[in-house]
Amino acid sequence: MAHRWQNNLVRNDITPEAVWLNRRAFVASAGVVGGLGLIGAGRARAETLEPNSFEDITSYNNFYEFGFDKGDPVKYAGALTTEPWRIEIDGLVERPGSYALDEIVSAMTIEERIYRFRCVEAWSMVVPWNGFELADLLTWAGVKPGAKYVAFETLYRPKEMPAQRGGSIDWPYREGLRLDEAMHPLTLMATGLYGKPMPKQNGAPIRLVVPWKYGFKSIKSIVKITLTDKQPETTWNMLQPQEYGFYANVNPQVDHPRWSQARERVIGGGLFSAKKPTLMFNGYEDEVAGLYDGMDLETFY
Ligand SMILES: Nc1nc2c(c(=O)[nH]1)N[C@H]1C(S)=C(S)[C@@H](COP(=O)(O)O)O[C@H]1N2
Ligand SMILES: [Mo]
Repeated sequence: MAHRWQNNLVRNDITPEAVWLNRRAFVASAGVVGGLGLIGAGRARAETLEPNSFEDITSYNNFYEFGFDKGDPVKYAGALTTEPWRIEIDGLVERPGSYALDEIVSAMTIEERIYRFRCVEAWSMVVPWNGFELADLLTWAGVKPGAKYVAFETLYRPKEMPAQRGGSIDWPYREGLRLDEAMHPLTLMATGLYGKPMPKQNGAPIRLVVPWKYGFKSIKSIVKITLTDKQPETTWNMLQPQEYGFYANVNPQVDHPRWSQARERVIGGGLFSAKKPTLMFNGYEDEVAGLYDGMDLETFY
């Protein structure tokens, strides 16, 4: 349904991983062509995004439940039990409940989205995700009038997530979106990448992906989704509110207090490769800027 949002996300079929190109994803991408003429009209940007390798994406991770080093998640997340998996949906919804992941996924349409991914630490990748639109899930659950935000929680299971046994983070990891951000067609619930089930270090079995926001908004291994009328508390904002805001929209003009956000290091680009300029809203300005009309993006960082 929202294939038009892939308009600047052109698949690169020459990568070795091209075998993951399944028929459904192909049909989805074919749908892009029709929409491109309309949406792309008057737009100069036409960019081919070359996904990072499966190896890059699955070995350089932030998943603090398993430790703070980029290599910790791949080392320790293997212990995570992801079956069975349930997601509790509660708050201002018509059909609250605890749902088996299979029940949710079988009601959704899985498609492929090749998105830029920009961490607040000023590195980036391009990831070919598989998943469904969060909007479809929220519509399925039935959003009640009065809901203004969506809150998410990661699994809390210290037996399997060693860093949850201590440290400064108030577990579980929490994130949130404004309802209109959550309903935006770019906002994805990802169940896999490169056509494979989501690797544990990347947030198995299901995670959020919000491509125009810093990576920490894209919460992993989700067990709870709450519709609420209040802006929810979020993990990094609770830890360091002057450094990490609720919005966390990628913005090369608003620096982190301790480093510039103007440029980013592309993972896999080699040790001496130049940093590339960071794009406003991570390159999704045409699609999402309207969500923030009239908002001062320095105040609401
Ligand atoms: N539960 C949970 N979700 C999380 C994190 C985390 O530590 N715990 N790290 C975030 C950060 S800072 C980033 S950059 C991305 C990293 O996703 P990736 O490892 O798939 O690249 O996950 C985000 N989601
Ligand atoms: Mo991050």
